[in-house]
Amino acid sequence: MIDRGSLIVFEGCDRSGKTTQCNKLITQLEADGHKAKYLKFPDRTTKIGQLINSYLGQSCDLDDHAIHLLYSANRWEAIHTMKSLINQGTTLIVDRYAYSGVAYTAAKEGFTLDWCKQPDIGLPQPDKVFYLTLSSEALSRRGGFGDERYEKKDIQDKVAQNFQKLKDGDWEEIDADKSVEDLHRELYSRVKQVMEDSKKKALGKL
Ligand code: DGP
Ligand code: NA
Ligand code: NA
Repeated sequence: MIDRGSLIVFEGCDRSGKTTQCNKLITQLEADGHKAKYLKFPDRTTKIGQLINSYLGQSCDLDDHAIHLLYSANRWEAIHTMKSLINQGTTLIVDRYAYSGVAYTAAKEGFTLDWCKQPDIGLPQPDKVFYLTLSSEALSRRGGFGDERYEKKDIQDKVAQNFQKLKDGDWEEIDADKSVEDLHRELYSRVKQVMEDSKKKALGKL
């Protein structure tokens, strides 16, 4: 029997460097002979993802509950691919997951964390969540946010507070205020450890 792959999630506010780091991890894992695949949520390539993309680009408006469920549906539509890759020994490096779903929607008026968590219950549980953080000073040194919905300081502050509330024993918080190479080296050794540790454990559920 082949060892299963790991499910490793990266979370953090916009501009924390998640995407760059995820891609560098994939390159390095593959160079070292591991099977690894990058997944990104929202996955804007599916039909549901295209709706999310128009919402984020502000070209369409949707009720806050409706968009929340679409983000979740966008994760559910990937579940079969995710499970079969993991079972075949591929480690998934996932750029945002259900925690972003909760942290971003709960940043809006009138949404509880508990309500926000419900639609993602039953999705595969990550073996590890790496939460990349940046102080507001470090964040502002990285230059402005883009023009998408949510890319504003007050929203990002609330999102960061929500991530802190979601953090549990399977999370590692990592200060991302370092060079791309230094952060990569740190993450790579931690990812290898997670891959080793999760081999013998069954994949859990949210
Ligand atoms: P990204 O492509 O990683 O920049 O994500 C797009 C934006 O959508 C970003 O501001 C974070 C936000 N986001 C990601 N996942 C979810 C989700 O499940 N729900 C909500 N409300 N927002 C999300
Ligand atoms: Na973004
Ligand atoms: Na996302």
